[in-house]
Amino acid sequence: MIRLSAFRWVPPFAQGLVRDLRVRWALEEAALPYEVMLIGFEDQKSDSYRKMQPFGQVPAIDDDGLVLFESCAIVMHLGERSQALMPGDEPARARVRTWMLAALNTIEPPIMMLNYIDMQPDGARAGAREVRDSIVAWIGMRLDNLAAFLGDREHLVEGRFTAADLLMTTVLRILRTTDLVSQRPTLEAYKQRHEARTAFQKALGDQLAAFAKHAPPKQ
Ligand SMILES: N[C@@H](CCC(=O)N[C@@H](CS)C(=O)NCC(=O)O)C(=O)O
Repeated sequence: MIRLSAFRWVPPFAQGLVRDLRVRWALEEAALPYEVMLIGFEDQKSDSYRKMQPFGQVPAIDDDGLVLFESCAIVMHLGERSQALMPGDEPARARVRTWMLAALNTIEPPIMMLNYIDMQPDGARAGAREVRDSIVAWIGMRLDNLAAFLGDREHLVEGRFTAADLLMTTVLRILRTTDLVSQRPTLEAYKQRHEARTAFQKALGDQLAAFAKHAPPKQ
C-alpha cells in the first residue's frame, strides 16, 4: 500500500495548498489505495524523515519500498500506473509530461516568488513594491500565454483530463489571494472545472479534515 506524507497542521494561509494535495488528488483519480502518514514540523529534520524526503518537505511516498519525493515525480509515477491520469499511447504521454513540467517549471516559479514576497511582513515596503509589480507582470504574461493556448479547450492535452490539468490547477490555486486568475475568465473556468471533480473534492476535504483535527488550541 502506498504511504503518503502530509503535514498534520499548517496555518490557514497554506491550508488547501500544501503539495500533498497533488498526490492525494492523483491517488483518488487513479482509485489507488493509500494511507496518509501525518508529520509535524518537528519531524522534518529527523533522520528517518530525511531518508524519505532529503529536504524535509512534503509530499513523499513509500510505494512498497520505492521511496519518491517531488510532487511532479510522484504524480508521474502514479500516471504510469493509471490511465485515469495519463493516456495509453506514448506520444500522448509525452505531451502530458510536457505540460506537467510547464505547470511546475514555467508557470509556478514566478507565482512562488509573489507568494514569498506577499508572506513577508514588509513585503509592501519601498523596493519590494517594484519587484512585486514586475513579478505580477511576469505572472500575467505567463497566464495570458496559458489562456491563449487553452482557448476553447477544456483540458490541456488530448481533449481529456490528465495529470497535466491536475498539476496546472494546483498551481493556479496558489494565486487565490489575488485576482490574477479570476480576472481571466478562461483560466478561472478551467480551474473551477477541475476543482469540481469528485477526486479533487475528496483530496481537499481529507487534507482540510486533518488540519481541523490537529489545529492548535486557540490562545
Ligand atoms: N518541489 C517540491 C516542493 C515541496 C514543498 O515546497 N513542500 C512544502 C509544502 S507545500 C513544504 O514541505 N514546506 C516546508 C519546508 O520547505 O520546510 C514538490 O513539488 O514536492
